[in-house]
Amino acid sequence: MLNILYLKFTFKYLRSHKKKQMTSSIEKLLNDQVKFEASASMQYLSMASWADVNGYNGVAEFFYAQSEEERLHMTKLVKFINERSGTVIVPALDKPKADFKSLNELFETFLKSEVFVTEKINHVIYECLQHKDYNVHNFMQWYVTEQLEEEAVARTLLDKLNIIGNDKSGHYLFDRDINTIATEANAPE
Ligand code: OFO
Repeated sequence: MLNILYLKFTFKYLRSHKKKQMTSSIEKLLNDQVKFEASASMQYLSMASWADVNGYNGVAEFFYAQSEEERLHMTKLVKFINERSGTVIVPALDKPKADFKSLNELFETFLKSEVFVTEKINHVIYECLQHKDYNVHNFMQWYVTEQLEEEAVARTLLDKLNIIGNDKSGHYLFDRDINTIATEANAPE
């Protein structure tokens, strides 16, 4: 009995004295990033659903998968903050945009979202260097690479749509081939 009490006390003590390994400003930025990744996930889910009901099944599958990816990016951050003894704040999210005039607007929203996330990641990287937090800096490199790829995919898909214009058969082929176009945009030169 005494042993159990001792263990309980030690556990409580360790929990309340666990060492903060990040500055609070870096911790806040990582939590903000959790929110940006979660928002991107919800935005892409909304876009997938729009594509689904408008007959673009290929585009819908593409955005369902993107939504899952962003969710993984969010979870990766949550786990990292916990590993570094930070405090995760699971955020409330704004309602994502749900109505789009066209495929073009859908992919403009995609590119805008990726550019926004890239800017935020660059800001985290900048702050890590200011605070000499090379551990978080190192962790964030994975996100830098990911953003490079996702921005390239978003730009390529939007370029294709701009070439297609209002041509309905072009939209049909785009919807059919979207995953091939995306994979090619991602392939190393
Ligand atoms: Fe999270 O990768 Fe793009 O946004």
